Formats: sequence, structure tokens, C-alpha cells
Amino acid sequence: MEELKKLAEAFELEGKVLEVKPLGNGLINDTYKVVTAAGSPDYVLQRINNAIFKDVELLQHNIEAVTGHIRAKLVAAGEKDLDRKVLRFVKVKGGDKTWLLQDGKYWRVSVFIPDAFTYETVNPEYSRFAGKAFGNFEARLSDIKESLGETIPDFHNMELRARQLREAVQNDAAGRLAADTGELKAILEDIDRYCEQMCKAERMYREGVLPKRICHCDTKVNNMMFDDKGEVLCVIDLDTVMPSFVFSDFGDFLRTAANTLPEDHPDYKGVDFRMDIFKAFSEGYIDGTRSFLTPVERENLPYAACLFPFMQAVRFFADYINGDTYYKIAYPEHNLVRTRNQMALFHSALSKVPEMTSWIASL
Ligand code: GN1
Ligand code: MG
Repeated sequence: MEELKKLAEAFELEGKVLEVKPLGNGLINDTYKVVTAAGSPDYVLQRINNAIFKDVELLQHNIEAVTGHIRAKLVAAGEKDLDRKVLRFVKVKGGDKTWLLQDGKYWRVSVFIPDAFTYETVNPEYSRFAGKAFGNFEARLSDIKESLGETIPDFHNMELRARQLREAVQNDAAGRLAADTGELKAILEDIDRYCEQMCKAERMYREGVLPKRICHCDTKVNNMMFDDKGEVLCVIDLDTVMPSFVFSDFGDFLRTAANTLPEDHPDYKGVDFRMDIFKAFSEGYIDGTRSFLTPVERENLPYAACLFPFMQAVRFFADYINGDTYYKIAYPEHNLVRTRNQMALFHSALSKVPEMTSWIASL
């Protein structure tokens, strides 16, 4: 921890650093809380996983542009509680950068948001708040002047994810397909059956009927901060903020929030797509995006609710076949367990498309 303390102290912090300890449970970056002496803010120290985010400079440029834009809007609206409503990244001492490269590792520091809570599960009421908040997030960014790059090129491109799975299968790097007794083959066949249907967004984009907008692209339930009354404070985990289809934000929230079980729960037979969460979230989301959402985007929200569990299953499965090189795992079958879970969620969502469609039409 001494080393982490030194790293934190390389940034322009207020107050003496007392302690640095692990924080949160992201699958990509390593995150720590930096506790400082009473009277000064605490901070979040994060190692940016540059095996995944290859262009850290671009990534921090995006984040600074986005947080700066939102902050300016909040200031204009007279908001007083700024540091709880938008993340603030701290500069390196004596420099202009918000990131530090040390021994091949990239680090950054943001102000810790006090008295805020994240949840792994939410009720319908909180889902409505979340829908509105992610909708507002997109709405606020709809007039940003800076151009943002893709921090992971083609991040939510289903055609690419399908291609990556095919490559993984061809290489079978960990020999897992060679050792397969039938289950893996069955999953692959199941994925194949729906793949073309799920690549609809890319086709609509090529036909010019579907726009890309600045989206969050990692709207997992736990990437949203609530205050003690259930009001949304702000959206966190901004590494993937980039141009994408609105389906990303709509679909990924429901993927995590509408599942009756966590994404890696082994009892995949107990997985079900919760319509009460869908209804509440879509109500909030449509409310928050009224100023810009097109009819094509709106009509395809049920598709988005299916696409994200499907895409996540394809990503987990490709990682399993590759020998777990991307997602953090806790045990050897972890990515396979996640795959089963997400495929079950996909099937459940797919069976509810008619109900979703009539709900969206009624709003
Ligand atoms: C990763 O970092 P974290 O845990 O919020 C991943 C998301 C996946 C998610 C699955 C950059 O998000 O795309 O949906 O795991 N982020 C990246 O839990 O790949
Ligand atoms: Mg996260």
C-alpha cells in the first residue's frame, strides 16, 4: 500500500493521505479509495487497464471533455453540489495531465463522492430514476463540441463480436473446444441461430437510418451513484463514453438490472428477464431522451434489450474459449458460467419482445 500511497501523492490532492484501500468490483480496472485527513475530500485512485484501453491519452481526453461539458451545464443551472453530480479528475502535480505513466502502468485520480451508494440490484422505482439519468446523460452530451474517439474501437459492434468469437473458435487457444463433450458446441449453435438477427443495428447504421451518439456504453447498474433518498447523483465509470447506438445504454442497464440473478450466477435456470424493471426503466429513459430520440431508435428498444445479453454472452464465451485473457475470473469455469447465464437472459428477453413492444408503444 506504501507504493499506492506514493502514486496518489503524485497528484494534486488536498489533505494528507492516511490510507489507500481496494474499492468496488469492476472487471477491468483496479480501483482504490484514498482516504485523506478530516476536512479534505477523499479520492479514487485507479489503474487504467491499458491492455484493454490502448490509447489512454484519448480516453482521458474523452473523459475530460465529457465531465467538463456536464460540469459547465450544471454550473449554468446553478448547481451547488458539483463534486457529487459529476466526476472531477485531478491533475498530476506540476503538470497538465490527468494521468500518470509509471513503470508501464497508467494511473488517474478522481474526487471520491461522499455519502453516495451503488447497488448491484435495483427496484422498479430506482430503475425509473436510472432510466431518466442515463437518458439525461445522453441528452446533455448531445451538443458537445469536442469530438470524441472510440476508446475501444467498435466496442459494441455485434458483427465484430461475432467475428471475434469465430476467430476464438478457430484458434481454440486453451484447447477447451477440443475437450468439449457437447455443451460448447450447443452454445455455439444457439449463438449462430440468432447472430444475424442480432446484427441488425450495424445494418441499419450502414443504411443510414440509425445514428451514433455519445453514449456511456457501460450502463451496468453499479455504474450509477445514488444518494440516501434514491435520487441519482451521477454516472461513473466513464472509460467507455464514446459514439455508439443508444441501444448500448438502454440494453446494458437492463442486462444487469432486469436479470433476476447476477450475471455470473450459476443457477441459469433461475434467470428471468424482469418486465417490471423493463417498464419502469423504459419510462424513465423515454422521458429523459424526448428531446432527441428518433422513432427508429424508440421502436428498436426491445431489440436492444435482447441484443445486450446476447452480445455479452458472445464476449464471455469468446473469452472462455481464448483461455480467459480479458475478464477477471475467480475460478476456471467463470466465463462459461457467465455465458450460460447471459444466454438464458437473452432467451427470456426474446420471449418478451411482444410485451415490450406494446409497452413502448403505449408510452
Ligand atoms: C466490463 O469494467 P466493468 O466491470 O464495469 C466491460 C463491460 C461488460 C462488463 C460485464 C471495457 O465492465 O463491457 O459489459 O464488464 N467493460 C469493458 O460485466 O469491456
Ligand atoms: Mg464499473
